[in-house]
Amino acid sequence: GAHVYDPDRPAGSLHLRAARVLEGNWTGTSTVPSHGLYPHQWSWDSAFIAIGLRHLSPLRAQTELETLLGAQWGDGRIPHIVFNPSVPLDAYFPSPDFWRSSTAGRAAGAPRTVQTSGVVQPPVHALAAWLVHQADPGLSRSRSFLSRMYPRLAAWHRYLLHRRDLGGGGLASVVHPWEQGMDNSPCWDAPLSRVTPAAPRSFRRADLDHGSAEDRPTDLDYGRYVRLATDYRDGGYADGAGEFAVEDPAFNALLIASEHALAAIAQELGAAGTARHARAERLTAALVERLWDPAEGMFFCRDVYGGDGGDGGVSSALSSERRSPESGAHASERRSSESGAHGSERGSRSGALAPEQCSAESSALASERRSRQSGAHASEQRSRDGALIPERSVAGLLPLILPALPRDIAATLVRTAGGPHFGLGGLARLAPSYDLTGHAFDPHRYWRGPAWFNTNWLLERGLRLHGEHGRAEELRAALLETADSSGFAEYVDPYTGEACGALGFSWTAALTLDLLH
Ligand code: 9YW
Repeated sequence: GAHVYDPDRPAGSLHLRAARVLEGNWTGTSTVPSHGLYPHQWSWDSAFIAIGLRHLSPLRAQTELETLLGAQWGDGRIPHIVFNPSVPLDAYFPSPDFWRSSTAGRAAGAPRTVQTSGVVQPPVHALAAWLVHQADPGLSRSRSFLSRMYPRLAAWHRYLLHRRDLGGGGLASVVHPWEQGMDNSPCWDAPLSRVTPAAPRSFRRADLDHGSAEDRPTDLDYGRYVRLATDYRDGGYADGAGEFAVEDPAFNALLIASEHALAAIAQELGAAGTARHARAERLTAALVERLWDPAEGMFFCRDVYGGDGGDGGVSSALSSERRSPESGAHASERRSSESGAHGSERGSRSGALAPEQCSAESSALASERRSRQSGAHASEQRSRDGALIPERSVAGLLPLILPALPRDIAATLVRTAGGPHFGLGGLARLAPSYDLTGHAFDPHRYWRGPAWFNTNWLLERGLRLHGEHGRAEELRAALLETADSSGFAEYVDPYTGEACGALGFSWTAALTLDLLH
């Protein structure tokens, strides 16, 4: 397209090649992560893609997010996949006939016409919408981009903070490994080990037609993914009934960063963003309280239904023999303190939005109140402590993107990122997805070691936010170089930068563009 041509950039430049990847993966209304392996629209991919696309075409970037949010469910969830009806059913598993969103998801308000999955992905969307707006405020205002997005983004956050507060401490839980986005992270091994896998013959994987088996999750992993997703579907996608619930530091950090962005959006629309900023700060405190481990100097996942409930830290589990996951299957419970991080949200909202948002806001808040009164909120059930999961994932460094993170915690995270487990600026080119010294580390297997561009892009932002400009610059240079030499790979060997997974991967190209600007 004409928008890609820029006379100031030499032909064949990294910028141009990144733009070509996005051009090739554009379908007309959204961008596929990669044509072979992932031929539909993915939720957090689209958010990262929009962040890069805004530099090429702010209109396409807005459209990317509008298409995704157009498939939002009535209960506020944004599905992790929006299916392209022109792609054959067997091109990707699980396909629409597995999720059955328009029938099984009816009670949860799934759209009737578009087919989607029923699980979610990390909430990067409000952050993306705000960055997209900033790339061309004039176009954004002329299309009422933010005023159309705002009520949907607000409903999305409401869904996560209320329906998904399964631990009762104010944070959102993921109910499936696919939701956190790092599908086969070693963090899920213990909580997944309690799940009975679906029979191997009951489903057929499509990913192995495109990716090499050594780089992908195992069949046993897939059996458990299928079991959890089937049970969720068969329960009408109602929350709180499943076997798997994990509070993840990256998922929640992205939610909090997006809540800050939503505050900025509200301000741009003429409302006071103060209540949302305050909520983001309370959530930051809840994140530290529930997931920070001072002895290890990083954040960990909390297995809401795991452990003995008395876990104050993970050091002993990391250093001594690994705890058998079955040993702690019964979480002890305590009464909810009712002091969840969102406790005062209702009374402190501003009504200063434009009329159309005002009515959307107040009806949403009214329905929120109704479901509170009927006791439908997970957070009003008994609170569960669970236990921290003793696996070091890059997810545990990503709260570095939070502006309200206490200074000493930010400084400690920077040290941990540069230490032996993540090797940033030393041993590793880019931060690995998982502990370089960990028992499950594998430099090529998906989220069990390889370095990914989205997580490193987030770290780069976090370093910059906390004044670590030298380290941020070093990481930026390594990202650009590796994106280029790997052909915009989906993920790379963290030591060598060798390409793994799909090439011409959209978020790799998009985030490259963002770093070039
Ligand atoms: C799969 C699309 C998605 C990403 C996820 C990644 C992978 C789907 O691909 O999941 O088939 O495993 O783990 O984060 O959104 O790029």
